[in-house]
Amino acid sequence: MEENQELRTAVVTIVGRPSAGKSTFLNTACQEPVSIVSPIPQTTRNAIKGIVNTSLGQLIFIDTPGYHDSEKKLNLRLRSITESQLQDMEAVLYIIDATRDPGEEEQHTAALLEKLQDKVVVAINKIDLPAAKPEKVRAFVSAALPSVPAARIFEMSAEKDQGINEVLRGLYELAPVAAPIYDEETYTDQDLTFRVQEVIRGEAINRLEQEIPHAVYVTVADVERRNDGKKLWIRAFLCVERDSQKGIVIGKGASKIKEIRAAALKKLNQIYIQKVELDLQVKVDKNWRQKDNTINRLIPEQ
Ligand SMILES: Nc1nc2c(ncn2[C@@H]2O[C@H](COP(=O)(O)OP(=O)(O)OP(=O)(O)O)[C@@H](O)[C@H]2O)c(=O)[nH]1
Ligand SMILES: [Mg+2]
Repeated sequence: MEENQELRTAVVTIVGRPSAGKSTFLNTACQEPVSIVSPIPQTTRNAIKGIVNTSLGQLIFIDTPGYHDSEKKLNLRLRSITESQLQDMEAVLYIIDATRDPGEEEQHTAALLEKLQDKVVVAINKIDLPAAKPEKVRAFVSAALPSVPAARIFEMSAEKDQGINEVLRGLYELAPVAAPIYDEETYTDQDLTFRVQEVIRGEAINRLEQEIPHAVYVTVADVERRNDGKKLWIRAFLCVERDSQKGIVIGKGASKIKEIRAAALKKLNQIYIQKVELDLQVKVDKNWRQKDNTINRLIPEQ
């Protein structure tokens, strides 16, 4: 079709510090809950694909773990996931939280993009908050990434859906003319097991405090399709690092785990057409963040 000839398609890697709002942006842009969001830094642990279709074409976003200065085993893996997603893409969306002073960690994040400046679009996020100082961020960007033109720096509120279309248009400018890769109904490529694990983890970490969210992972042990495929029966484990954390996650009279299970079920039933049933248990995987085999299983090197 002739009108399709000018469609643009690009893979766009989203980078930024923890909690900058990368996953929130992805969900708002896709209008689907593709990637889990929480106030806790280092929520995202994998490269997560979310696909946006507009009349201009298709943008295939890759959400990444927040770039964080820490030499711990898990953090090193998370950093390597982000770095590997900068190898092969047409554009980078660099999201910066306008409410935080751009310190050393922001410098290190920007340094990742130094050689990619011709592909970078900057989105200054959280401008809905009174504490936002977009001018400070602009000054930081012009010093750290001087080749990024002002026309490719945007202000937005990913949460309040403000300024998103302008960011998308900026990204399409960098996208080559090419046919879409995914059909229009596809908004993510996550398989069932991964997505279920993420949904449960998202509901858990938003209901837990202090160190515990960082110590949680979820693993799906079984999925059975029942009632001629109308029902999905899922058995999953919510894993923590210590016995004391297990007690907290279960809660008094199992109240906490029941709450997490109910919230996860609600979300899963919104995502899948099948009726979901969930058996969720808590397990201890002692000090898993120090274990190569657990990290390799959860966050395979790319
Ligand atoms: N007020 C406001 N809050 C936002 C906005 N965008 C994100 N947030 C909040 O910021 C927090 C972090 O958002 P995420 O989307 O999880 O951030 P992230 O960059 O994906 O974080 P990591 O996965 O940890 O790297 C959450 O509490 C969001 O609700 C925004 O535009 N305005
Ligand atoms: Mg995230």
